[in-house]
Amino acid sequence: MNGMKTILCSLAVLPFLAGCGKQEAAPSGGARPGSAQAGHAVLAAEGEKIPLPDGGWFTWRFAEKAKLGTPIAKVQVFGKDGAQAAACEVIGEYGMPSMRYHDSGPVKFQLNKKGDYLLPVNLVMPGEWELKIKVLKGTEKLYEGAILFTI
Ligand SMILES: [Cu+2]
Repeated sequence: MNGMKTILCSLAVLPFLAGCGKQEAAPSGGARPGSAQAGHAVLAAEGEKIPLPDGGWFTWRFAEKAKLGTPIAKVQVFGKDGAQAAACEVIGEYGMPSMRYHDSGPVKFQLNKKGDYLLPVNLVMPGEWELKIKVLKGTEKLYEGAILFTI
């Protein structure tokens, strides 16, 4: 959907992993072949359940179709009981793989009253963009994955 495709994360994001001593287990649902090589998973498509190691899961989607401007990326986290959970921290990072000067750096998703995590994604030009999402609980990284999409 939305012309999305998935690839491995580019080398340019690897410094982000520095200091992470352990390799996470790849989620069984969302990982694609070869994704482990990059040290983290390929983010599943919009709306798909992405398993978390505690038995819960999360989903992500753009609130409206991603296009030039500032679409809002929304992450919803659920516990293993299926209830929406708000105890995590969700970090986004986005940019154009071909033009690294657009890179946002790590930006925190803001939790709203409904328990959704929201991040405005500033898409300043047409082309291929990468969105990376990281889910933390305290200092523990539960998940990290990235996806490419074209606007
Ligand atoms: Cu650009």
